[in-house]
Amino acid sequence: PSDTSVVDHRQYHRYPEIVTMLHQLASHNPDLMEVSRLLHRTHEGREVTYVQLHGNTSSRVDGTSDKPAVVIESGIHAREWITPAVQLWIVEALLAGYRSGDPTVTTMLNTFDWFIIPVTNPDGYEYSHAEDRLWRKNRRYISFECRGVDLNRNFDVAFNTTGISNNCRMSTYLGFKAFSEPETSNVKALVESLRDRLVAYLAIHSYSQLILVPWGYSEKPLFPDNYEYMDRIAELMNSAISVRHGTTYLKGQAYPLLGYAASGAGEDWALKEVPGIFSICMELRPSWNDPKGFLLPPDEIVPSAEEYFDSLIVMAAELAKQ
Ligand code: ING
Ligand code: ZN
Repeated sequence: PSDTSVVDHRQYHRYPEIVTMLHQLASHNPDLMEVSRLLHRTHEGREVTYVQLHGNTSSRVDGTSDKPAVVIESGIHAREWITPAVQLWIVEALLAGYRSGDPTVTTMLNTFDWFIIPVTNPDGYEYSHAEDRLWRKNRRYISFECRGVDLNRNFDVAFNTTGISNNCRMSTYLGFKAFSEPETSNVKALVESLRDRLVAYLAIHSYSQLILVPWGYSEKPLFPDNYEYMDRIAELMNSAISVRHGTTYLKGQAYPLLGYAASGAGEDWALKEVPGIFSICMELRPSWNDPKGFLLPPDEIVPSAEEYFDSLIVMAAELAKQ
């Protein structure tokens, strides 16, 4: 059994459908893919599903792996629907490429263990489908008139310093302490379990067509020790993105590119936690000045995913040289 086309990529899917499709893909490809759940349930009781992809050669006799690991955190913001959608596409592309003997994909899966969280914030994602299309946060109950913590302000890095709101009505409300939320604690637990072998952390957002390189929390130029390493790979990713459909991304730090810095973001925290890794935030389609914004038409899922996948190919090639 090796069916690799389960997902209809012409539409955005609800969270239960996404989970079902991932389980189908895994059951058809048990040698390459596992579906598991992260440690904590969400406020509304949902399990947070993640995917492991790997070549069918395990690196230890007991079946566990010591291969370098790549973590992809996606769908942390509810309304950024394109981000789970492209993860579904790349999961299928990796499975199909491996099955067909594509040498690039085979190397990607044989060299790295891939950990993909397509919908890090399923409560928010479902709320953005059912009630409020532009909802961003999770669905924590705070008070009668207040719901939701901005999960990308809740990681423990420069917590409560820049680009945050202390008002729970606002879309960038940071929460009452770092890792107060089950969704961010989930990411923390996964990263910590992989600490000894983590080589890359990708936080996938939309929109603006950017690759953001840490530190994103600082309004002044402030560069991590491995900035040049990350910047070089980010530049190669941008070049790869532009080849297929001519889409232009920009690369750099958040403050100069977006006009704001923000503390408590996933990619900054991962780099602080595991120094030296390749850690970035990608802002997918559309461009910053496109009125479509978060409402990216579903016919752009496939082209967005194709160019994103091309960027992962060059990233993996560079990481493998380390
Ligand atoms: N953008 C990110 C945000 O959380 C970001 C961009 C990340 C800015 C890290 C600064 C630091 O605001 C989206 N789309 O959420
Ligand atoms: Zn976002």
